[in-house]
Formats: sequence, structure tokens, C-alpha cells
Amino acid sequence: MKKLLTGVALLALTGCNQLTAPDNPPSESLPTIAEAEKFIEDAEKKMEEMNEYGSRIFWVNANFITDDTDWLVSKVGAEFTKMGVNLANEAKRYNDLDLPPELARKMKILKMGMTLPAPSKVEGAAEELSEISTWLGSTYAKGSIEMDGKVYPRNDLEEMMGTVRDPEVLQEMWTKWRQVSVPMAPKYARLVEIGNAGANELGFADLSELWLSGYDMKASEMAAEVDRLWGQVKPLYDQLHCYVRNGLNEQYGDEVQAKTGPIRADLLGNMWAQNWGNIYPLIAPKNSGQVGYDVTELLKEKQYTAIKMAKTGEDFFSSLGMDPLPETFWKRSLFTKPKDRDVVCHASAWNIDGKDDIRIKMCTKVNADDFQTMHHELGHNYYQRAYKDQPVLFRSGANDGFHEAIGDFIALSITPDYLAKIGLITEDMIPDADADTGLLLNKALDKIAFLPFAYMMDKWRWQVFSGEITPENYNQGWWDMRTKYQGITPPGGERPADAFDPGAKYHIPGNTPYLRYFLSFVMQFQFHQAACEMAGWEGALHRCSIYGSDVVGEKFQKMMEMGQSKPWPDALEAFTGTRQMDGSAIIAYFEPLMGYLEEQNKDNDCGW
Ligand code: X8Z
Ligand code: ZN
Repeated sequence: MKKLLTGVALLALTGCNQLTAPDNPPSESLPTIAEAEKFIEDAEKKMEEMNEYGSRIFWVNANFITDDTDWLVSKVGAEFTKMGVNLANEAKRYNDLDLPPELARKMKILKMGMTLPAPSKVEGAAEELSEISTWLGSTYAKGSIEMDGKVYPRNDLEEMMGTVRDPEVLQEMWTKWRQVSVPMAPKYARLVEIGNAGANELGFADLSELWLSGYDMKASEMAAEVDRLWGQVKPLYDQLHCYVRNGLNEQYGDEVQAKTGPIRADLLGNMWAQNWGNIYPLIAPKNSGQVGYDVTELLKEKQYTAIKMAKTGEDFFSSLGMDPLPETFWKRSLFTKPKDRDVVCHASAWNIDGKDDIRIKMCTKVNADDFQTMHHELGHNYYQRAYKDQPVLFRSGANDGFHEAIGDFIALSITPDYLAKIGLITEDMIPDADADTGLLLNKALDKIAFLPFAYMMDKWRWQVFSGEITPENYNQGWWDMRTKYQGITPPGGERPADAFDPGAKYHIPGNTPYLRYFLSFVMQFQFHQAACEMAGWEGALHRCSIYGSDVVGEKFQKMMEMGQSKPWPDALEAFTGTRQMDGSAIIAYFEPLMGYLEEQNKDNDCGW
């Protein structure tokens, strides 16, 4: 999702100084509540105007990257940052007032809602920061590699990493893609420096404290929550890692993948080793327990297009009782990669006017990964539309993990029964209980393998922000964590001294916090479990589809309509009945697989 374009998140890039007195002259007496109300009213009015203006410029740039649209984005980005920082500083004036809850919450969101602030006291800082961000984003988006005299953009490489099985070719693609990020390192270091100074001015120790403060609890408490969640799911990851390493060893031999130690990062079917579902055929259970179909093949066979994939997603939401997508969605979205210009291919969902102008931008390929991503993006759009009537400061996810979880939660209901219902498979292709191991393994390769990746992405950044990892150690620190948490290693051994591999993943140059995805992957299973219960489902969780359930739809819509108006535990409770993020649902979902993996691994030397 384009985080900059919803609610206060937009402030991350925005800035407008009209509302703000540059140096916040200290007032003699305590301001009144009426003054605080007026301040918020004016701030929200200005933000609404700026949001639409900024969104349109960002949209044009993301759909048509040129020096000129980069210039525009850089300019408006600096304006947004200044507006955000000034409003946050102004909000401090009301710190000592006993405000009514809604007003207090808005003030808090103003003070903590930015991702990348610049210090207002340093002349030109916001402009420099915005220029760097724009350059990093465009450099990533325009990146491509050359192989055998042919140019491959990232979008194609991403698909090839999932289908090519020759380890030499995989290594070549993997290594070449990481050349794109080499020039980013010094700029990234400067961005951290300015961002930290901005966070300081707002009263935070550094950017990591700012990022962790947006969860309705203290930053240190949130960090502990994340560790707790990771501790819950780690045993399952350890078993999956062990099983997959063994399978790759059998597939490729000791020379390519040893039986012990970390796994070679380019063998896992994904450019960043973040989802491993694409190597399912290599490690599927041997005798019984197979799924019997492949969603990519089915989509191709049935001649799905990007539009048909989107229509299928829309139909799912409609089955829950939600309104169809507006006509403008179909007219204004970007569904496939244009041939003649650079665009930001990393998928995103937008609400341009804060009302009904919702759109996605995606260089869709007809495959299982993008079928999943299509549901993911639509989830953002349905959430945005559901909370559009909230005041602008509340137009956001209950927390950012909620925003990422909506579409994925829906996609958990893409079960064999559902595929038969929409005609992608025939009734007789619905695998029986025997195939549960295969179905679960396939899912675990995407959902469980992802967790340590999502966890380490921001662990790395938090240490970069705190100065524990210095610019000279960016890459070493990155690989130390990739190995520690994911148990993976770069192909070809040592990385070159000038490598900056974090920059080869969209969210680092794009400055999008990544903890949201970790939280999403935990919460989407909580949503699924609660929804299946609501729908009266009694069987295994992975066979449950909530397709067509009005009961679930109604309750889910209500939660989405809340936006960010209440602390996130209220939203979680409204839908699931619990106030804690918790890994027990994901553990319950994969419970039958855990036994299988332990049995398969009993003679293996697990760990790395
Ligand atoms: O970035 C995304 C979405 C846009 S919010 C396509 N995702 C993460 C990624 O691709 O790394 C979805 C899941 C993880
Ligand atoms: Zn998303």
C-alpha cells in the first residue's frame, strides 16, 4: 500500500506551513480546549486538501517516472514533511491539557504518525530528505539487469526466480539484481541521519522509537510484543527450514546445498527468500499428500487476465455483502506493466481523494503469487473505502498490520472448495483429506517462511537507526541477521565490500516500515480463525472458506469502518473477541503439518 497516501501517514511526506508558526512561540497561558479543537479542525482541513494534491502527484510519478515527475514528487514531498513536522510541533502546545479522548487521540496521531520527519530547525533538511527519498525510489523502480544480451526488469526477474531451477542462472539473476542497490548506500546513510534528527526534534530517541510508538503502547513494550510473537512461531519455522534444506539437498546435491548449515538464498523461489511457495513442486510430499493442481497453471489454462483476477477478487468481497468497486477503479487503475515507460511496479493501492477514487497499480503477471497480491491490494482499497467517512486523522488502519492483513485474510479462504465454486477446478479435483499435508506445506512455504524475513527487515533498520549498525557495517549487519533469523546465506559466499543488499528490497529504498507485514501474517490467521467460527465452520482451518458469509462480512465491515479512530485492541476485539495479537491461531492452522515435519526431520541435524 502507498502508506503516504492515507490519513496521517500522508504526513510522512507532506508539509505545508500555512497552519504553523515556524518557531512555536511559547504561549504565556495554557491554551483552551476550544483552541485545541480549532487547531485540529484547521489541521484536518489542510491535510485533506494536501492529501488529494499530493496523491495525484505521487500517482502520476509512480505511473510515469521521468526527471520531471521526480522533480514534482520531490517538491511536494518536502512540503508534506514540513507540514507534518510543523503540525506535530504545534500539537505539543496542548500537551498539558486534559482533552476529550477523540481530540487527544488526534493530537497523538499528529505527533507520532510520521515515518520520516526532517528537522524543521535545519534549513533545507526537508528538501534534501525528499530529494534522497525520490532518488532511492526511482533508482529501485527503474532497476534492471542484463543477461545474455537481454534486459530484464525486476518484474520479470521476480517471476523467473520462481520458475528457473538452474542454480547457476539463479545465482546470476540474484547477484546482478543486487548491483542496482550499490549506489544507494551513502544516500541511505544520509537519509537515516536526517530522519533521526527529525525524530529527535519530535521528542524521540531516533527513528526506531518513532516507528514503534504508533501502536498504542510504549515503544519498548511493542518491541517486546514482537519478540513474544516471534518466539511463538519460531519452532514451526525451524522445522520448515530443516525439511526444506533437506529437500533442496536431495534436489541439487551437496555441492549446491549442503545437508547442514544455512540455505542458499537464491534456491528458495523468490528474489528475497521471503516466500518459498514457488519451490513447492521440488519438496512436495513424495507418496501421498499431494495437492494435484497448481494455481499458476490453472489461471493460465483458464486464460485469466489481470482484469479477470481483479474481478475474481471483487466477487469475493461482494459475496460478503460489500458494494462492488466503482467504475473509476476499472478506468483509472494500472493493471499491467506498460511497454513504453518506467513505472513503479511494486504493487500498491491508493485512495486519491479520500472518498471513492480507489485504485490499484500493479504490473500483474498471471500466476499464483499475483493472484494472492491482487487480493492483498483489493483489501487495502476496501479498507480505505470503509473508513472514508472518518475524520481524516482516523483514515488509516487500526494499526498498520491491520491494513496489510485485510486482503490476505480474504485470500486464506481460497481453498480447494472455493476454487471449485468459481470453476478453476472441477469438483472431482478437490483433493481429499490425504492431501492436507501438501496443502499445508504449500501454505507454510509462503506464510511461515515469511515471518523471520519480516522480523529481521525492521530489526536491521532499528539497529541502523540506533547507530548499532554503522554505514560501514550495513551489509555485514544485514547478512548477520539474514543468517541468524532466516538461516540463509548468499550464493557465492562473501558479498563484495561495496554491496548494499538491503537496498535491493523495495521497502528499504521506499522507506516503508516492514513490521506491519509481520503483524499482518500473525493477525490474518486470527481473523481467519474468528471468521470461520462465526461462519459455523467445524473442520480444519485450512479447509475453511468464508466465501458468501454475510455474517462475517457484516462484522468485518464494521471493524474496517472504525479505521484508526480507536486503539487497535478495540478493533481486534470488535472482530475476533480478543485484544491481543497472538500466534496461537497460526499455530493451530498449521498444527497437522508440524507433526509431519517433525517426523520427516527426525534423522536430520536441524538448525544452522
Ligand atoms: O509490499 C507488499 C504489498 C504492498 S503493501 C505488495 N507486500 C510485502 C512485500 O511484497 O514484500 C505484501 C506482502 C509482503
Ligand atoms: Zn500491502
